[in-house]
Formats: sequence, C-alpha cells, structure tokens
Amino acid sequence: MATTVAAPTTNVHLSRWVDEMARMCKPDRVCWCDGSEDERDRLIGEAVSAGVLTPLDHSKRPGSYYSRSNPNDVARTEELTFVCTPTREEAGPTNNWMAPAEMYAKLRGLFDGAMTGRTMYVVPYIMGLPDSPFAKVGIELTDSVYVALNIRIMARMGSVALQRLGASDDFNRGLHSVADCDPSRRFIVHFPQDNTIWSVGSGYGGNALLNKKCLALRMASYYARNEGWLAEHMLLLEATSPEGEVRYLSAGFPSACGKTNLAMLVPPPAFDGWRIRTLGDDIVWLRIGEDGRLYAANPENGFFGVAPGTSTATNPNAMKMLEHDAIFTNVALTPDMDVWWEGMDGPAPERLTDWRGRPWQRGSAEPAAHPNSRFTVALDNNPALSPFVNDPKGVPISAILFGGRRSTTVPLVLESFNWTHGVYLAGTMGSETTAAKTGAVGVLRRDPMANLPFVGYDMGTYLQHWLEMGRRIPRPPRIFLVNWFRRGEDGKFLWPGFGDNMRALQWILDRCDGRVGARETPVGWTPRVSDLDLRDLPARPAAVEASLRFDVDEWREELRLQQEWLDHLGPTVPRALRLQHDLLEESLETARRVG
Ligand code: GTP
Ligand code: SPV
Ligand code: MN
Repeated sequence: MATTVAAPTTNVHLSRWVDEMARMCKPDRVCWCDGSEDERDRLIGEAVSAGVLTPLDHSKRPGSYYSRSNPNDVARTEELTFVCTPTREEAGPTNNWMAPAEMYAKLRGLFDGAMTGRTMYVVPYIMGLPDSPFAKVGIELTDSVYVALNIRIMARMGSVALQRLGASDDFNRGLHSVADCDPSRRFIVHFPQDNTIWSVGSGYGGNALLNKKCLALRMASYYARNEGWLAEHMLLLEATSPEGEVRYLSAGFPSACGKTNLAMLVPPPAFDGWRIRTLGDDIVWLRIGEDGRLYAANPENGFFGVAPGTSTATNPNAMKMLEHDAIFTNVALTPDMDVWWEGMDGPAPERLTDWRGRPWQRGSAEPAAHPNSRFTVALDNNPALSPFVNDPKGVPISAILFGGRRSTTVPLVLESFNWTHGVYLAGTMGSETTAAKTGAVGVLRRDPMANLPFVGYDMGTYLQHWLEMGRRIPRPPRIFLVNWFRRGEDGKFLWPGFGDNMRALQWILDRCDGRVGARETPVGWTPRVSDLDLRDLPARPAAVEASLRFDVDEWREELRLQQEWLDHLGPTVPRALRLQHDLLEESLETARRVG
C-alpha cells in the first residue's frame, strides 16, 4: 500500500486527488517533483540504476542519455486513443469514443494496483509561460521516471506550477501508468468534461507525456472552441529579411512531415542577410490580439523531435542543440557510446547496437535507429531561438502554412483565394502516413489542419470554428498550402527541401505584401518559375517546373477524394465548405473545357 509522503502543497483539491489515485494504483512510494537540479540528478541516478537510461560518453555529449523503449511501444497508437465526451456526437466520427462511466470503470480495473512495487511521481507542470494569463496547469501522476524527466525538459515543471496553481482546483488531472506495457491493455483516454486524462499501457512520447498531445492539443482544442481561440499542431518561426523586417509564420504539417526542420531552417547562401529563428516546432496556441491580428505562442519548453534525417546538411541548428543535455530514444548506439541514426552525416559506422539492443552491421537490411526515434532537448539548447519565445502576448503571424507528404497533385506552394478557401484546402488536406503513429506507412489519408489525431471534439464543428475565427480576426493571416514531397517519375523528390524551402517562404512573405507575381489556377495561386528566387538551387529546372505543376486531372481526382472526406465527416461539415467544394469542381470543369 502507498506510503504517502506529506504533499508540498496546501491545495486540498490536489492532495485529495493524489491520495485517491495512489489508493487505486498502490505505488510503494509517492515522489513529488519540485523541478530542481538536485532532483534532476537524483531522478537520472534512479533511471540509470533501473536501466531506463544509459549515460552517453559525456566527453562527447555532456549531460546526455540514451533510452530504449519496449519494441511494441515505439509510436502513438491512435486506434487506442479515446475522447470520452458525454455523447458520441461531441467526439465526432474521427475520434474513438466510449461512454465516460463505462471507460472509467474499465480503466479503474487496469489501474488497480498497477504501480505496486513502483514509485508514483507527482509531476506538476505549466503549458505556456508561467506569467501568461493563458497558461494551463496540469499534474501528471506517472510510474515512469523517463516520463518525469522528459516533462522536466518539455514543460515548465515543478514548484513553479504549484505556485501558479495556488489553492485552485483548475488543473488537468493526468494519470499515467506503463503497467505491463501490453498493447491489448493500452488506452489513452481524454475526459474533457472532467479536465482528466488517463493513459495506461504505454511509455512512449505522445501516449505518455500527457502535457503534450493530450493536454496542449486534444483538451486545449476542446476548451479553445468554447473560448474563441485555436490549439494547433504547428511550428512557429520568425523570419527577418535583409532589410530588417521581422515577420512570423506558423505551419501545420502532420507528424514527421517537416515542422522541426522548417522551424530551424538555415537559408541557402544566395539568401545572405535572411535569418530564420525558432519559436516552436509542434504546438501553437493562437489568439486574436487587441490590434486585430492573430497572435501565436508555443506552450512547450522543449523539442521532442524526429532523429532520422537530421544532419549538419539538413538541420545544422538541431545538430548543435543535440550536443549536450539531450535524451535520445530508440536511436542506435555506437561502440564508443554515442548516438547514430539513418541520415546522420557521413557513412554509417561499421558496427552499431540497434534500437532493439541487437548488434547491427553496415549494409544491414533493417534500419539501426527506429524510423520514429526521437530526441528530447530544452528550447534553450537551440542556437537560433527567437527572443520573443518568452513574450506572453505571443507573436503576430502574417501567414499560416499547411502541408503534408504528397507524392503527386499538390504543388510546392499554393496560396488560397481567401480564408474560407484556405480552410477548405487545409480541412480536406491529405498526407501520406509516417512512422510517428503505429500502422502502415505511406498511405494517403485526410488530415485536416494536420490535426486529425489531436482535435478533442467533432471534426465538422472544428472546421466551423476555423471559419468563425476567420470572421472574428480583423486582420487575418493568409493561408497557404505547401508540399516539399512531390516526386518525379523516377520516384525521387522533385524539390531539394530543407534550407531551400526558404525560396518558398520568401514567395509567401512577398505575397503577403503584394510584392510578387503568381499564376491563378482553378484551385489557388501558385508561383511561376520566374516568381521564385532560384539562384544556386541544386535542382534541375524541369524538376522545379514539375514541382509547381497544376494538373486538372489530378485535381479532379483530388476533389473526388475531398468530397468523400466531407461526406465521411457528416452533417456538421459547414455548408460553406460544401459550397466551396462545388465551386472548385465547377472551376476545374471550366478549365478542362477551355484548357
Ligand atoms: P513531429 O515531431 O512528428 O510532429 O514531426 P515534424 O513535423 O516536426 O517532422 P520533422 O521536421 O522532424 O521531419 C520528419 C522527417 O521529414 C525527417 O526525417 C526530416 O529529415 C524529413 N524532412 C523534413 N523537411 C523535409 C524537406 O523539406 N524535404 C524532405 N525531403 N524531407 C524533409
Ligand atoms: C507527433 O507524433 O506528432 C509527435 C511526437 O510530435 S509525439 O509527442 O509522440 O506525439
Ligand atoms: Mn507532432
């Protein structure tokens, strides 16, 4: 039975809830986290003794550790993620649902005694800046020291959160146990009416760090709809032109589709004088500011980024920020205790230990690092962090980008005609699936605003909320679609991507100021080749041309799939989006006839 340590809080709502959860989970010990450095060292010590973390060679990577998860637990499990609103309709057709009472009963069975022999860490945290009126306090009770250490990096964790909470009972109640890590007893469950999240059976990323996808997106989106703001799966960046103009962009791309990389972009040499600085790489909260612009803020305090593909060539800022005080999960280990993953600089070492702990040799058929292997580091590690990341007001955004992985159809960049058209393009956007979630990779699925797995209520209602937000923002940002992943007939990417995405960003910023030309297609504005600055681009002109191409037949098929998607979403889909679909269909037919 739990030996409850005196809680370092006089908040009775909190101490009563912790006692109640401890009575159910029956941990051997309850440990309240204060967020101090002493505590971090102690927790790391516990994690190392338990074999949860392995120290890397601290002469190469000071303060850095390695972690390997259960091979059955390497990505978010969307099929086991539930939104338990009182009615099924509130959760809508894109969320799994069960009646709250039934779900609580089922989960109580799984949590009963789940922490026997373990420590229950009480992890208080804040999403948002501690002095922001919009910040949200959560408490996660977890039997995973890995989770406690990751939240310490990803959020403002410890006493700062208890201070902010005071005597209030307005905090998210998160309960998490890895339990026996059996996928048949794994559930990630949201109860929006109770501000409660229960997650059992997984220790991985978005399944277990309840502050992140669960609170800052699913729960937050539910509250945002009622309160008139947006919680989005987006990066946030600052672009400074050679003339010194500073502008902000946010971009919603699905998991493992390029947010971290775009947020940390280093412009190519031809863009001398341009500077991109990062504010966030995964989650953005957006609110209408007093001056009528849309303001964005990153509620997180760290990065939980995809390792494979990260190199000095693709993302030098990420490589620099990983030099110290990082946790690496499911990458490969070198014989001299450093990390490696596919796509890192240089050839693969001859021998490695793969993400499952097995010996691996160069040329082996299987990857050494899991495709969804990740790093965890603090925002402060980023050498190109915007100073405005700590501004509680957030930053005013000029444009919102949406995009995904599309081997066909979607041009490099497409500007919407207006807000409703932008919401249509984003709300019907498709992307090929990645290793960030369990299941098949490379399957085209619709992913509205890149937020399909993270909207905590009915999707049609969410799209209506986006339309209404447009009406309420006096000076709305422009909406663009981008696609870095179009392929040629040889199956290769047509566009070099990464730093060269600056060329698309420049066009986008110039469009916002009416400074550059475009070609009108039936589905939006695209740049002509001559509208882009392509100096020193490492790509063939024919490939660039192909990446910008609008094809009537591809778009007829796209419109058909978009129609199917709207039908699937059902009666709550806004009428404006159905009418927008019909208008686009009509424009395409005209284009086909007239050429
Ligand atoms: P989550 O953390 O899962 O939400 O993902 P993310 O959107 O931050 O994705 P990230 O930037 O980590 O990129 C995922 C993968 O896409 C990595 O392997 C990158 O190397 C690759 N990638 C990113 N940008 C580009 C690009 O412009 N072109 C190409 N070809 N690949 C890219
Ligand atoms: C994603 O899958 O979109 C991620 C990683 O950013 S996780 O935190 O696991 O959700
Ligand atoms: Mn993400």
